[in-house]
Amino acid sequence: MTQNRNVHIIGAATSFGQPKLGVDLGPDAIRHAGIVKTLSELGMSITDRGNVSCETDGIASQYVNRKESNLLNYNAVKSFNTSLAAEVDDAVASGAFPLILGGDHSLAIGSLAGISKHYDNLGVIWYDAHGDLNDSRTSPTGNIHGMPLGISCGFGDQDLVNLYNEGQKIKPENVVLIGVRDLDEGEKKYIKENGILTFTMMDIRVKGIKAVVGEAISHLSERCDGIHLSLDVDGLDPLETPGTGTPVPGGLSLSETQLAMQVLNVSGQITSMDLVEVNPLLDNKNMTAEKAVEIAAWLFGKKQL
Ligand code: Z70
Ligand code: MN
Ligand code: MN
Ligand code: MN
Repeated sequence: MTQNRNVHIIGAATSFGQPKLGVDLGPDAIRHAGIVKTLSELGMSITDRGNVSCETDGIASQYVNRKESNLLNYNAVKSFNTSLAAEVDDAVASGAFPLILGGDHSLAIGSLAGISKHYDNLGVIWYDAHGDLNDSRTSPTGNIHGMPLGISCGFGDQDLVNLYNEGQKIKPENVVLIGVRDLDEGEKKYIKENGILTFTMMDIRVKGIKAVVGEAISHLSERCDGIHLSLDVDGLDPLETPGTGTPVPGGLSLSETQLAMQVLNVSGQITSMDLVEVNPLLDNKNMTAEKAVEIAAWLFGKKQL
């Protein structure tokens, strides 16, 4: 497989999955950092489909009202992701590589719902400090950005599981976690019970990122007909990407991430991507959005020489 050069950028300007202001400005911060120009110069054909619009009536009050359910902003997350799924579905149906800019990671509920329709066995590489495998019972926060991977695997609130089309979107055996270092107890249990291939930061320190990404690709390419990369910028160390809501020390460096993206580029196996959790209000001179553009550039074939 060679990588699809027809890229559709989709802005997922949502902050409903977590409590901090500003992550909904992430897509525009990444645009300001030059995503279209950078990828165009690498020979990609870019269409920016703008930001997904959705009905936001009454959302502020839901944050309080739904608290007893431990699924904060439930209606807003559901409605936003239904709109996003349709937009992503349309991009894939047109033959494009969807590049979804976030926005908090709850957007992966919608992106995976739209993309998975087009595959029998979609693989997912989840590059993140977190597992995002909670449900309303295991979540310590009620923030839905800590749940999208679990929901996509069919775990948790059934209306979210069945969003856009019925049933599980991703099989747990088609998931690989890379960079995790902050897992809640319920997430650890879910990973063990479902045998999810997981590379913690310690595994990466021992094996090296090149070998880890190589193992991820060989695990997925033998069983999957497409691979989605869901990259949370908090997978990187907060020294590299400070503009994010839940920084966790001890993360991947920028050059490890560069190498990871280059291995993925050479594999030619990545068919879609989320680039999420960029919050310009928590950032330093938009450096996190600039790093996000760099990361995408390496995935799309940027070379050092
Ligand atoms: C925690 C929770 C999370 C992203 C933080 C944090 C989850 N496990 N996800 N940042 N992207 O609240 O469930
Ligand atoms: Mn995440
Ligand atoms: Mn995270
Ligand atoms: Mn935690």
